[in-house]
Amino acid sequence: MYKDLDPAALAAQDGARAAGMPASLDAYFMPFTASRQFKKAPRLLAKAAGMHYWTPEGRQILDGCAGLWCVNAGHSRPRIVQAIAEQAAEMDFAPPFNFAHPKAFQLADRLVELTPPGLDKVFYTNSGSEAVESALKMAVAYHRARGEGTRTRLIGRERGYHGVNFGGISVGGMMPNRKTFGPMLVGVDHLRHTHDLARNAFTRGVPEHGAELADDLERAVALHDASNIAAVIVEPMAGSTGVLIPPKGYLERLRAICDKHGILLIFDEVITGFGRLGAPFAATRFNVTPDLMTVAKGITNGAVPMGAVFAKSMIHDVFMNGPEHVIEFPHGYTYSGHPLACAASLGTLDTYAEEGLLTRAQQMEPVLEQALHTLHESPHVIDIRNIGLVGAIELAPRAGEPGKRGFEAMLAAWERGLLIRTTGDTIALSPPLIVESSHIDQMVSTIADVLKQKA
Ligand code: PXG
Repeated sequence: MYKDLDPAALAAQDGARAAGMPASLDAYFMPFTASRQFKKAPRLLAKAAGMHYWTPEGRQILDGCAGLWCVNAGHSRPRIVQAIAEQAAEMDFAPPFNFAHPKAFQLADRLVELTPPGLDKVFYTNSGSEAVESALKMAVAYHRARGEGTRTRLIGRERGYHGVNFGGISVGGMMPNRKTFGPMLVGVDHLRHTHDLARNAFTRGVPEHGAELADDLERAVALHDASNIAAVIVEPMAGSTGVLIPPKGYLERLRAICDKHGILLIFDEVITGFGRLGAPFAATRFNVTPDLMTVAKGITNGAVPMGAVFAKSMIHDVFMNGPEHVIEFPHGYTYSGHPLACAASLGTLDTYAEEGLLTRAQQMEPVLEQALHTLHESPHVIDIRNIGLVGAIELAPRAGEPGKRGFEAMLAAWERGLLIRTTGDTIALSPPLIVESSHIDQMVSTIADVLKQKA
């Protein structure tokens, strides 16, 4: 008899389903999770609307991190839900190689209305990680197509996060994500990170000190020679490694050094894209335009997986030669520009436009800043950082147990009805862009309580 048909097993499954709980937690191999701890005390989410989640038991959880930095317009927004449902009923899939569907073009037009001038071409992927791989490949291929085939080196930055594929972890600078997986891509180097507690702790907004760290790129040029360097990739604001805000003048300086040496500048805006910093992109806010820009997350409000690379026309155009029956850029995914993702993204852009969400973080930035910095005197707090609708509270690590205090703070916040992200001992806040002052007050008072109780 099949296990599924065993009446006792079926009854157990039915009981679990009725309570909204899975019958077993064994088979699921979980991503980026302390999974043995999780499976002892699972944290399940069963429903979401607006600023909140609900657990299967019906407990309400305030979303302090927009899911995972992606649900920028809040959860289950009607236009997005409707767009996905209608598209699923109309056409499930269309092959993206040598064929296409109308929404892929409509969406590309809508997207490039939002990008900084010059970033006029859109290449679709299914995640931020794939967007990063695509951008790195574009950079190398661009130089090769122009007859500069020696430009293959890629420069990343310490404490950078560019997803989890081999290119992304090679240019990235998160130690556990790298050292676990062998030798990486060859020909990669890293700039130093810009996190500087000694000079910048408790800065409100953009830190004063550190623009000179961009000169590390000059050192890389001296070492490798510009004729061997294809691109430098940075997050304009590093999210995953603890909210590292670019020092005043840093991005401008990086741009100038890239221009001087013919190196492409790639901004990874998977987190900063779509309104997180109070402008459509960080590039817009800082008024520094990269040559390639990667996005994901907020492009569909997290509702359907999607990522994209925005490229300057000069990069796209360099491939547009040779016989017309030949594929110009041999790269892409089965699900590039998937109809459900395009529909979700169109619904998302409508929602952002109708509610002014791509600039709302500008108005809310002072509210978050003011509230967050009241935690200055809370136990263990060694830094507070904020920009747009992003905040970070860095805690002193417990002696000999780095990351444990942060992890426990996340668990304690969950018990108190608040979802936060922690990375090491830094708490990150990135609420949906529809957040109101009352939600911010609730987040900050919950964290104050957590820090007091869970010292
Ligand atoms: N680049 C950046 C800058 C990211 O933040 C990726 C690439 C990869 O995207 P995908 O869609 O492949 O996951 C990211 C992802 C966190 C956290 O808590 C951040 C991300 C993912 C998971 C957790 O900081 N960012």
